[in-house]
Amino acid sequence: MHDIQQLISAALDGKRAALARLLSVIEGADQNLLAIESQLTPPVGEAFVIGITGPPGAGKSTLINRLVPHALESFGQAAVLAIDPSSPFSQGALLGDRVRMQGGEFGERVFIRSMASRGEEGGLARATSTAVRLFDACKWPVVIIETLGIGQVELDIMNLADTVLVVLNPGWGDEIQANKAGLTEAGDVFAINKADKPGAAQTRKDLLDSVSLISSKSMPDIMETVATTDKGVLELWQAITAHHARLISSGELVERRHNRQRGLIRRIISDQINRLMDDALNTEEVAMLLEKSTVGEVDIHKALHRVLALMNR
Ligand SMILES: Nc1nc2c(ncn2[C@@H]2O[C@H](COP(=O)(O)OP(=O)(O)OP(=O)(O)O)[C@@H](O)[C@H]2O)c(=O)[nH]1
Ligand SMILES: [Mg+2]
Repeated sequence: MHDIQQLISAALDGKRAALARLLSVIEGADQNLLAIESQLTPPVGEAFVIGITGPPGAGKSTLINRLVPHALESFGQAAVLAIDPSSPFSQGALLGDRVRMQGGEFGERVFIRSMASRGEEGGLARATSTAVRLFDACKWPVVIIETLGIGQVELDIMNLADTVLVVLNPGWGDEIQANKAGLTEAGDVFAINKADKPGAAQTRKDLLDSVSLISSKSMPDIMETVATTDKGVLELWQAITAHHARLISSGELVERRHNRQRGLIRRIISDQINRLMDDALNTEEVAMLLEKSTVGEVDIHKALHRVLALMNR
């Protein structure tokens, strides 16, 4: 605990090593999250959080490498978090370029980190949320989060972002397993990357069809990019910052962040309630009551009330 306090003040002072260390703490045990979160209040809320998601291999990392120089030009500094739900070390293009971007060309202006969590369900989304708040408190003006767009955890992570960029490829409309509805719903801006391959126009049509099924959704920008050659990347960056500007001028940014805080509190509390409930269900006393209720010796409500009483202790 004392350690965490010291690390946080060093990180807030701009010490990168302390920030890196805290991210490892966040990645580890869930109980550290609250200790860190409680010292990051009040939330600063100034960082522009960009979420980048999409199917495996769509070119998310390659695009991020191309977007970072624009982010630096607009904001001076940029942090990148690659979230990998399954393994502690994310592979792919990002890590290869990370050395080049971090130490070299951009020096201290870029902070790149991959993060995974071995914690319980929902733990990764919560850890990511804490990491984002930490970057924000340490005055990183932009945080770019990369994650796969295949499941609920990933969509939870995208919920942390102000602007979500969904990266697709030509042929997306033909794929069955691509979580189309989820990705369509999540995206504020879309990139049809690998536009050097045939089928981008058809994918745009498929995407427009998909968007039109969601009545609450306004028409997003759909950009075409070739991340490997930088084609369309500047225009994509402009679409991302334009979305951010619209969020600010319409007041929606505040609303999104409010909902996000609410969601975070819900998640923390429901995790705690579940833990308390499981502890109560696992007591010998309740096990005995359940056994008796199965053979009709006691009413099931008796077990229920006992569980509630144990949870309230
Ligand atoms: N032809 C072509 N290839 C591309 C383009 N963008 C990326 N690639 C290639 O696609 C492959 C996957 O790119 P990544 O950037 O690693 O994709 P990703 O979405 O980050 O992949 P995961 O993180 O593993 O899901 C790499 O070999 C890239 O060089 C593009 O616009 N055109
Ligand atoms: Mg990647």
